[in-house]
Amino acid sequence: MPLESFSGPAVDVLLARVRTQLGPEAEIIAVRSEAGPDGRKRYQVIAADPEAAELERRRMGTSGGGHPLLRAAPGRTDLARRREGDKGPQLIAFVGPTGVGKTTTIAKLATHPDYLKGRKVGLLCLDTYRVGAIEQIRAYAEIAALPLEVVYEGSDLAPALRRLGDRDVILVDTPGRGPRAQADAQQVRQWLSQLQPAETHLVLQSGLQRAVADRMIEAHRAHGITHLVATKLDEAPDDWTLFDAAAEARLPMRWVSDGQEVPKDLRPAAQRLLAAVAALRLRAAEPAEVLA
Ligand SMILES: Nc1nc2c(ncn2[C@@H]2O[C@H](COP(=O)(O)OP(=O)(O)OP(=O)(O)O)[C@@H](O)[C@H]2O)c(=O)[nH]1
Ligand SMILES: [Mg+2]
Repeated sequence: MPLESFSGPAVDVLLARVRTQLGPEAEIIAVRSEAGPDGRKRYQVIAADPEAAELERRRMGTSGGGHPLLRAAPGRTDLARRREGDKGPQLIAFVGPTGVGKTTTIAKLATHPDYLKGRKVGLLCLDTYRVGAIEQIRAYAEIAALPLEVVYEGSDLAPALRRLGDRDVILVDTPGRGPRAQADAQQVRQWLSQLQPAETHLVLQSGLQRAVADRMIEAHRAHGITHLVATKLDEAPDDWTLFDAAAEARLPMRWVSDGQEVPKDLRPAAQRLLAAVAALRLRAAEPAEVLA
């Protein structure tokens, strides 16, 4: 059995069962906590014996082959590998419904001491409102002394990119939804396809129903999304929906946002994504679930 799952309300009981069942050397791959149907917390411990754990780590790990999902989400500072012949700044775009935290996440990334370390960051705002809904990102840009370019129409794209040409990374902010939702989405899609970002992160807030999250992912495929960012995890800390959806949709995740404070409330997603991948592998392998 590659991975075993142990579920119940008390972690210490589950860990004891892991050792009884799999031996004293058993390794814990991941622990997930979830609110049970009665509202009480339940835990799922995913574990394996040392041999199977080693195999799983190799399969899921970030080096030496690795699970394709986790291989695409390496360390906290590592962005997409530069493609051969790539010149100029690397563009990382953020898309998603209105109010999910796109601009806040960009502000955190741009100013956090741990992420994008040592890289020269620029900000590019695609403003389809045409009335300058950009005060928020402008304020962050000023505080952090980062260059910001705003694109109001297609002809602004090239000069904006030229002016940001000395940057290593350009974070691209997009509006959630303008007054003319359909037309705006199409406009953003078109500009993004011209910009060809190295990565396009779909930003979604935690607490969504699974079917809604899946619909959002599908609806944004046309934007060329490559990653998912989960925000507002502070409001739903036990919610695994976005991680499970990302694992199933094969969308890697680099960061999660768990609060409003800039830049503090941004964390690497790897640990949670690994737990989601492990749970998915477990479900796919259909092992006999051991209930405590
Ligand atoms: N609790 C909590 N609030 C957050 C988090 N991330 C962002 N917010 C808040 O959510 C609200 C919307 O954030 P924005 O960054 O403006 O969202 P947006 O996606 O850029 O919104 P639009 O530009 O209108 O599409 C703000 O009040 C943020 O402070 C988070 O991780 N947790
Ligand atoms: Mg915004």
